[in-house]
Order: sequence, then structure tokens, then C-alpha cells
Amino acid sequence: GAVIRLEDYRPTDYLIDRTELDIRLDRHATRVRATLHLRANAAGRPSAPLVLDGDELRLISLAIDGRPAAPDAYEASPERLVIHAPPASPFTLTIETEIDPTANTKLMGLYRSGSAYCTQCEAEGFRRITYFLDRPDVLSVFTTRIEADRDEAPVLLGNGNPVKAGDAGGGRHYAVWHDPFPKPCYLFAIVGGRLDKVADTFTTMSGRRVDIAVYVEPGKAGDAAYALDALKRSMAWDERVFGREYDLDVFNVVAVSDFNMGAMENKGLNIFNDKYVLASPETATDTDYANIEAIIAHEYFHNWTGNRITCRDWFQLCLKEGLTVFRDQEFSADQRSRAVKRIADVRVLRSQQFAEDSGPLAHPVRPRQYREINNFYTATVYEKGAEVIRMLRTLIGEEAFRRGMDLYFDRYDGTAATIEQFLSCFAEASGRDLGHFALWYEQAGTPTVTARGHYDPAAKVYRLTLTQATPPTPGQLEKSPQVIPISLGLVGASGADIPLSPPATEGHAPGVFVLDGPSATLTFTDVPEKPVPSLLRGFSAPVRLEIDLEEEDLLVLFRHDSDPFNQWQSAQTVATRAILRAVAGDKRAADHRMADALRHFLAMRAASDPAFAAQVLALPTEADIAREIGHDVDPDAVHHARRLVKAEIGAALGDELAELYGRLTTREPYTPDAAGAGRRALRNACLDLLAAGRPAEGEAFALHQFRDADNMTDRFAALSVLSHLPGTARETALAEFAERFRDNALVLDKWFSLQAMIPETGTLERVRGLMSHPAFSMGNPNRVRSLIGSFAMGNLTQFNRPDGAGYEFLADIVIALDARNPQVAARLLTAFRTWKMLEPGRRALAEKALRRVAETPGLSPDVADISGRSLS
Ligand code: HT7
Ligand code: ZN
Repeated sequence: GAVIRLEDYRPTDYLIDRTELDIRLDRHATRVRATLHLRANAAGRPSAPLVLDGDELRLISLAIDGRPAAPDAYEASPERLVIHAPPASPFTLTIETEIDPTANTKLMGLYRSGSAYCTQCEAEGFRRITYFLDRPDVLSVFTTRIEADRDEAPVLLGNGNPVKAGDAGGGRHYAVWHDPFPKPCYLFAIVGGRLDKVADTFTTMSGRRVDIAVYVEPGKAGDAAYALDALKRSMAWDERVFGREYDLDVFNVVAVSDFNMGAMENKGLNIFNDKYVLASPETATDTDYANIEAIIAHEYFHNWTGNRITCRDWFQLCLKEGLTVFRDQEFSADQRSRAVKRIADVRVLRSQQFAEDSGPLAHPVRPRQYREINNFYTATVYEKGAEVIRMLRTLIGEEAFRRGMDLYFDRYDGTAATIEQFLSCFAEASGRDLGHFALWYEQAGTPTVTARGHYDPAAKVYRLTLTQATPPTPGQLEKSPQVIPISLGLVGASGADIPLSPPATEGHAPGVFVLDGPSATLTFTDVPEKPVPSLLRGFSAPVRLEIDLEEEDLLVLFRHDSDPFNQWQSAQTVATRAILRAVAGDKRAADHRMADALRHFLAMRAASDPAFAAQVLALPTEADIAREIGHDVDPDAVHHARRLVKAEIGAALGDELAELYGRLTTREPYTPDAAGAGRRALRNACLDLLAAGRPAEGEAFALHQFRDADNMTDRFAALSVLSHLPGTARETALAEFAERFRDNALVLDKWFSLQAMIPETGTLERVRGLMSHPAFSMGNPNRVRSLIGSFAMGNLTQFNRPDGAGYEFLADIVIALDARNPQVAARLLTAFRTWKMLEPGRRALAEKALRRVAETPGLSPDVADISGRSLS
């Protein structure tokens, strides 16, 4: 595909004010009649030909202003419909196309999931339904008539409000939906099928009643209650925190089992991957419940950040995605523990975004060019995009941030906006120049901040020198200093914060210091004792921090820091150092001070803050350690080192872990609330660590818990512990689990995933074998992600086997899957995003496999783009 560049943006020559669609659903021959009400765009070129986008379309008929178009008036191909000389503005086009939803394996446009019909139009799927100006700056008011066989599809849903429904003769029926809010076509959706629902009402802050419902496959309505509840809480939260009220009479969520991503924010008709809707205590873990809550919220919040105000072009994707992730993170933080949520979010940021940002696929939060937009729904656009908003709030303060958001909603409602327009609202609301801050949107790569402290006891002065540097990334070799907000405190020997003088960089909230040049020295006066600096509190910026703290200093922060994030971080840093020592060959890497500190911590905090304690007990992952090493990584060495340290800690704390595990055992019935989830998380973290230190005891506990559990969180945690202990107990438990849940595809996904992540040489063969399991299908993205994706992204040693068999396996799968579903294939291929940091032997084998993919004839633009950039 050709390169699309931000600087080439120009408005369209025509606008489509209204769109009327008549869609007659049929399994193989769905007819779509689209009437487009067009006019010339004053900002475009006068009398230009009209070029509409298509993708695999078949034109049946075309009328211009109601009359059949002359054959020489237009040119139609599957990819384009060109009207050479459109009539005087305004005018109408009536376009009839025929599409085959059953043959649509790309899951973009109109397709079938199970027996239902559904759509996915973002980013460029609408052009697979009808010819259109398929770009986000063309906003149109849609009226949609859907017709279907009444038996096959008793439920017919569209965007907006229902206006009419009735019999269409011949066993068919219809429904008409009207969406009064102009929207780009990527927000269009319809659903038709035999579906059950759970329904409720929500009364908005101005007293309007909204009918809300979640639709699921027949028989599964009981598993949709949590999603519906999360939706109501999201609606109330957006009113309370952002003043945003819902704007239609109905809001529907539909769960489908075949879906390329997590969910989609279509106006008034969100469509979800069923993995993020369906939950019962027996089938969903606490993490599943938290994900459902977060994603329901995310899609709902898009109604204002994405739908009411959309993006001018796809380069502005972070305008809606980064902002909406920030909003859903805040929602979850308010519903649960803020500190634990922040830790979880930073874990995701580091494991996904930092990994992306340090390799060949690095790109700015607002990319300047792309070949395939589907490949830019990335951790950088989403998660780093959210961090940029969070920094903005830290820099201008909560009140100015809220005023800026209000201004943004007021000024840009109903428009397709840009990052510049968004930032201008905050500049105006805060009175600050955000020109330099905007570099966060332009510059790729993770800055490293280096901190060096010096205490002068005679003068009672503490000087902290901060330096920043960002490594080169593809296409950006030179980097400029960025605006980095560093929340900090100075911790005294007693553990209390020493009052800061000065309290902040001028004009900022207490404790917020801004590094905006290559380096700066902060001078604190009246510091009565040598402090331990606690930097980047709450992870105030998405950077790597290098600071020369002694082990003792880190343990002071772990014990006393008033900032829970840095408490957790200091424990992680101590553990990381121990594992790095073990990688370097130190056989007793975890020294007793660490075990003592953890013992003390558990005694103090396990009861009062179990969710937080569980985070502290979870060691950095193998991927975290590999990133820390950064080059010439030997995954086996990382694995063995981590295992060694985990076993040492598990053995040293064995008694405490066993005792705590027993104490946290409860016979209360399962509820998915944060308090119960926290206790289960800690209990399962104890089990995991105990099993590392005392495998026989751990196995016995795990097997008992596996059989005894009344909920999936505990059952699956036990199975997960067993999965790391080779032997008959593991195989028996895996078989029992498969038998118990043989009819539940989403639960079997967990089972696929767990086995794919076993760090043993037999795993590749196991994965190959599981591909023949009756529950596995290459046609279903969830199955592919849970088996193949977990192997490639979640099994460092086995994907990176020294013989290269893991790479060749993934290459084969990607090539085969590309013909069917390029988006999912391309995403799998991003497992190679860190190949350049491997040791030379594996690096060469990874490159060979990537080249084989890149040189395969007939690749999709999606896979061609990822393989090409990965090799660059
Ligand atoms: N805005 C949605 C993105 C999305 C998507 C993109 C490409 C292909 C399929 C897709 N399904 C959903 C999801 C979101 O961020 O809310
Ligand atoms: Zn989103």
C-alpha cells in the first residue's frame, strides 16, 4: 500500500449530509441500497470528480438524482466508484451493492458471527458495505432500514433511536433506526440475529430516561448482568466527573464471539467481543470482571470523546483513544483501589508500550505516516496517549484540566478535531504555552531520566541533578528534550517526608517539578538530614528512571514511602536487581534483607491492603527483565535467574506464605467486588510464591484449591501454579478442567493460553497438538490469540527457542492466517517487535523467519507493513 502522510491532509471535495440505508440481510447475498445526499464542500475543489471508497464491493445499480446513471458517467471497481462530473450541488446518489457476509472472514464490514449478523467499520470497514467517503471528517446523519428473515434475525438493531418496525412479507420483517447525531461512517453499525437480552433503564442528570440493554447469544443473558451494571456505573460516573450526559433514548451493547479487537463504540450500539461482556463466578476471573468493567466504560466514554467529537483524520487517533483510555483508567481507579489500578496500568504500559517504543515498530503517539491504519491501534496510541493526558493534568492542575475539558466539549462538539485544537483548550484554560509539551505527540521513544543526588550536611542543602535523553527511533535519529513532570518527595530516616523548599517548580502543584531541558539541578534548602529521594511518584511521566540508590535506600522507600506506587516500585527494583545478579551468575542473588523486608511488609499490610500486597509479591516478569538488560538477551538465562530468585524468596518466606494462605481462606460466597478480589489476589500470590519455594507443598495446596474452588479466579490461579510444576498432577488437572468446561469456549481459551505459556521444551509440540483440539479454530480471533498469541507473546523461552522453531512456527501461522484475517495475522506478527534485543544466534533466526514472511507473495497490506517495518 501507498504511504499516507499527515502533511498531505486536505478536506474532501464533497460532503454527505444525510445517508439513507436499506439493508436486506441475507447469508450470501445481502443487498445494500444507499442514498447519499451530497453537496460540494466549500473547503474542497469545485467541480472535482467524486471518488468514493470501496473494498471488495460489487455494484448492482447506480442512480444520480434519482435517474439511472449513464454508463460513461461513472467508473466502478471493487475498490472505487468514480462519478466523473457530478451534477450541481446538492445532489443524490443511489447506490446498490451486494455483499456476502458469510464469506467475510476478515471480520471487517458486515459479517456473520455464529448465526448473527454484525458489523465492524472502524477504521475502514464501512467501504466493505457500500461506496462512501470513508474517512472520519465526513459526518453524516444516518437513517437505516434493516430487513431480515424473522426467524433467523428476530432482533434488528441500528445506531440512534428506533423509529419504526413491522412486517415485510414472506416471513421477513424490518426495523428503521435514525441517529440524529452526524457521525463518520466508522461509527455505523447494525446487528441482526436471535439474541437474548438483559435490560434496564438509566435516568440521566437532566431526568431523561434511557433504555439500556446488553444482547447476548440465547441462553447467556444471566452472564450479562455485570456488564449492564458496569454500564450504569459508567453513565453515572461520566455525569459526575466530566459533566457528560448521554444523548439518545437507547443504548445497546451486543456481545459477539468473532471479533478482531476488544469492542467498538458505534453510536448507541456498542459491539463487544463476548470475552468482555460475559461473566459468572464459575467462568470469569476477577481480572475478567475488571476488564469488563473497564472496557464497558471505555466504549461508553467514547460517546463524548470519539463520537460527539471525532477525529479529523486517522493520524489524530490518540485524540479519542488516549483520552478515552485516560478516562476509563480514572473510572476504574474510582471504582477500585487507585494505587493498585495505577500499578496495573504501569505494568501494561511498560510491558506493551515500552517494548514497542524500543524496537523497530516505535512510532509517535501521533504518527506522521502510515501504510495500514489498522496497525496503529497500538499501545503507543492508546496507553502512551493516556499517559500524555495524565501528564497534562499534572502540569496544569486538576481544575484547569477540567476547565480545558469543558471548553473542548463546548467548542468542538459535532466536529472532527485535531490534537492542536484539543491542546488549545488547555492552553486557554490554564494560561500556559503548551507548545513544548506537544512534543510528546511527535517524538517516539521512551526518555530516560537520570537522577543524581548530593547532600551537603553543613549547608543542609540537597541537590538533585536530573538529565534526560531519548534514544533514536526509526525515522527520528535526533531527539529534543521533552517536558517531563516529576512528582517527588524527600524521605527522611524516620520515613516521613521532609518538607520541600521550594515546594514545586513555580506555578505547579506541591511536589511537582518540571524537567524541560536536557538537564537541571534542583536545590532544596533546610534539609535537616540526608534524604532518600522518591522520584516519579505515581509514575508521573512515561519514562525510564535511572537512579543510583543503594539497596538500603530502596528498602527505606519500600517500608515508608507515602506514595504507594513508589513503595511498590522500590520492591520491584530490589527484585529486578536480584534477578539481574542471578543472570550474571550469582547463585544466591536474593539477599536476606529483601526477604526480611517482605516479611515485615506482609505483617504490616497483608490484612489492611491485600490487593496492594499481591502486587508487591508479584515479581517483575521475564519480559521486564529482558527489557532491563536491553541487548544480547538470552531468554533462558533470564528465565532461570528469575526462577532461582523466586524460589529463594518463596523458600525464605515459606512459613509466612503458608500461614497467610491459610488465613485468607474464606467460605464466603464469591462476589466480584474489589475487596474480595484483593484477598483472592493475595492468597493466590502466596500460593504462587510458595510453590516456587516449596514445590511439593505448593502442588498439594494448588491441587486441593483447584478441585475445591467455587469460582474461576481461585480455580484458574491454582491451575496456573500447577502448570509450572511438570508431572501427573498438572496433566490430570488440565484434563479435568477441559472436561468441566468443554462447552465454554471462553473458558477453554484460558486453558489454551495457560498451556501455551508453559516454559518447557515440549510446549511447541503441545501447542501444535492443541491446534487440532475440537474447540480450536483458526477462524476465531479469541482462539488464535489465546493459543498462538499466548505462545508468541507470553512464553519468552519457548517462542525464542534457540533452534528458531518458535519463530518458524509463528511465521507459518501468520502466512496461513493472512489469507483469512490479515488484521489478526498482523497483530500476531508483532510478537517479533523485540527481536533486535536478542543474542546474536536467536536474532539471526528471528530475522530469517521475518524475512520469509516479508518475502511471501500476495501478503496483505497489514502483514506486509508489520514485516517490512520490523526488518527496517
Ligand atoms: N475504537 C475501537 C477500535 C476497533 C478496531 C480497530 C480496527 C479494527 C477493528 C476494531 N475494533 C475496534 C476500539 C476502542 O478503542 O474502543
Ligand atoms: Zn477506544
